[in-house]
Amino acid sequence: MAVDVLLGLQWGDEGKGKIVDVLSADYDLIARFQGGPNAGHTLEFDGKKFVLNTIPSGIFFNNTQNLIGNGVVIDPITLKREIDKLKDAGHDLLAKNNLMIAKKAHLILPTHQLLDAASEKKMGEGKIGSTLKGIGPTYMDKTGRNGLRIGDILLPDFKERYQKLTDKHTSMLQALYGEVADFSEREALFFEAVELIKKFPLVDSEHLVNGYIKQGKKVLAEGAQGTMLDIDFGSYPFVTSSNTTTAGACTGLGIAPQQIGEVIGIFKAYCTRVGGGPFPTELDNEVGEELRRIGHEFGATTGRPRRTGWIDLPALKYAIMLNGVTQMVMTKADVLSGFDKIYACTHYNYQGETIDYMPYDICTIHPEPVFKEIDGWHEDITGITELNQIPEKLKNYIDFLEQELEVPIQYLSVGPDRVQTLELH
Ligand code: 2SA
Ligand code: GDP
Ligand code: MG
Repeated sequence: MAVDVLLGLQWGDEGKGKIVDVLSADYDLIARFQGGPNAGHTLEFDGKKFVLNTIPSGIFFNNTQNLIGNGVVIDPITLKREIDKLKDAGHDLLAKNNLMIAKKAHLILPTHQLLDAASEKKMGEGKIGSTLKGIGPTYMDKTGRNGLRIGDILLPDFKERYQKLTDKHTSMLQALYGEVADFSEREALFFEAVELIKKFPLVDSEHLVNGYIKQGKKVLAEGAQGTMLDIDFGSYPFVTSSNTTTAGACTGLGIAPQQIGEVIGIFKAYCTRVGGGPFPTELDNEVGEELRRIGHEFGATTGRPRRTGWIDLPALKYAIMLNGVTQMVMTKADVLSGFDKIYACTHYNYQGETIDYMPYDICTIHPEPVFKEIDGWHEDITGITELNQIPEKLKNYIDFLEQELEVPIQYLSVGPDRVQTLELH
């Protein structure tokens, strides 16, 4: 029995939330394994739209359990807001009893967010462009062995532990940046949210997930951000602070590598990135603007405009290799409808050579993309439900990508709604 993994192959926002929701009915457990409230996973169905930050995207199915795994960093304030919003929309998670939280998941404190903001401010022009959710400082405390975990909220001395870490942060802020913004309001919200979290099952998630595996139940691990934002293999230092790749599912849930089954890699028919850092195929022009407008490319969490560009095959090949992708999903093909020509980067010109891989130093030496021109399609595909309705030119694009990437595209997404999804094979 195996755990399937679903993750992003680009710089995030490939449509993971939508596809997890589409697949959820087939799984017993959906488990987030890394990242935190920096993520924005959008789901649309029955004319409603939800953006989930910390909560797994299987939450809308009655027979599917959801787990926030140990590899995730949790901001109680955001989590409470998500839970409250869902309750207002008629999805009371406490009543449904379909959300569990790993005791070993780390806590984002109000001062982690202050540290994130101060660090970005200090970097000025060269800043990472983080979501300012406190992700980096929280993972730093985790690896620095200072962090507080969800399980700690049950301890009698939690408040003292909280105070100790907060004091450390405020003295760091004072020493490094000369100021500490007032966070008393957030602190009150933090402790209020902690009380709500205590009402959910706080679990030893590694035992829980392995128990599911043993019982032959189906588990889907839900990734956040994307492969090119992986702390080890992404465009460092313009990355997030966790392993967004398949390996992250092993450490972020406590499962052995041989338990990994299908690896479902999601990519957009073009490419986006939000935040700073290299983006070889970026279109900093009207075409890019057009992609942003038609694709509604704005951060699901922060509302920031996303940078847009053509599909980048060397980057995708790298992501497929790192993750062991066995099947793919292409989303947002509908956004390309109406372009006479579309382009796919097949190689880079880099320091006088033609290469087809991501070079080490893409942050300082810009790889020049080499594009293949492809005929576009003009048909509106947002309403298609049958394979024979796929325009010939889009079929050619799919065939070309499958040949180049050597992995089948199992699903084609033609709009944000759950029903706008076709199985190709
Ligand atoms: P952080 O906050 O420390 O993880 O930021 C580090 C980099 O990782 C990027 N990052 C993201 N990229 C795409 N989507 C993300 N989620 C939101 C969304 C983003 C938003 O769904 O749209 O709303 O702006 C996400 N989260 C982190 C980030 O931009 C930095 O480049
Ligand atoms: P995630 O972080 O990977 O879950 O993706 P986001 O939710 O941040 O961003 C993807 C955006 O594209 C969301 O607004 C989705 O509703 C939307 N979306 C997903 N699939 C499609 C699609 O096939 N076509 C269109 N037009 N929008 C899509
Ligand atoms: Mg997103």
